[in-house]
Amino acid sequence: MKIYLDGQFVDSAEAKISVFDHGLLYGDGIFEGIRLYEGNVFRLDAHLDRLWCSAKAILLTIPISRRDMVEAVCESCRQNGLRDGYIRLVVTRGVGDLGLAPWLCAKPSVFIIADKIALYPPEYYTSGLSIVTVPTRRVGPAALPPMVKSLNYLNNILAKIEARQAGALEAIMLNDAGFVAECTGDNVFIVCQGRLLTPAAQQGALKGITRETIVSVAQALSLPFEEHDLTRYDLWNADECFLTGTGAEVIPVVKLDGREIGDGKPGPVTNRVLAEFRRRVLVEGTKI
Ligand code: PXG
Repeated sequence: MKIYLDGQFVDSAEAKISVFDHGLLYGDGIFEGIRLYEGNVFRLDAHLDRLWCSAKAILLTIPISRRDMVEAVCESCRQNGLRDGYIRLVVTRGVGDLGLAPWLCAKPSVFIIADKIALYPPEYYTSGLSIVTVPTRRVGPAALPPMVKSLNYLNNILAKIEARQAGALEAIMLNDAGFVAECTGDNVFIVCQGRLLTPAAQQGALKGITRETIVSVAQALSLPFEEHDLTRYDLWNADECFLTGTGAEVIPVVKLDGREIGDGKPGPVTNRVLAEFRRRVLVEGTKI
């Protein structure tokens, strides 16, 4: 496998980052997870918009131009002969010393890994996931804007471990006020009396690219959509529930905390949204 690392394509065995990189020492950096479908990079512009916004929020200057980044992403797919896959794009603060001071890091590092994707088994899309609410809370907006897709994922990792200990593949994470924020790597939607609802970013949700796509899908399908504060009670009593993310796409949730959602099967709205999403990924995107 060839990895893009600071302007060069190198073998994966040679793709190494310094132990003094602040991405490693402090989680000081940002990333994107992007999908390649049949030779098209899905919503690359939206991912790069978010990357540049994350960089601005943490006062990080991405060391290459947007045009060079597009080329690096596409070339990473070509170099690895990929037509379908997953692209991980990371920008770290770069090499510094043992203090926090980011201004002592001479130059941010950029690397891109383009690989095959490990998907949820297809049966979860037809029968749905059973998930749990976990104790670990999402970092609040007062600590770090939830819109920043940073290299600090420890809360989410703890939440993922807690989910696994409870025998579930995903976790509902609440914010400090006890409202539903999102999952460890996915946004959450419910269907309630024909309306599609999801928590606002201010409640601790990442502004997911898939989430944004679903809002546009809802419009196309004439489904009323609203950002709404949600509690666990709202999820337990929803007609339908599904998660969205670059890796998961749109995946139904049929049980939360031992309570069946709706009739315990993926619902008709979820299935319509999933079908329209799957249609779009094949017709939209940047050709590599
Ligand atoms: N919330 C969080 C905390 C995320 O990390 C999403 C929501 C969904 O956002 P997108 O833009 O993907 O619709 C994410 C995205 C992985 C993986 O390897 C995780 C994400 C994306 C791709 C792969 O688990 N997280």
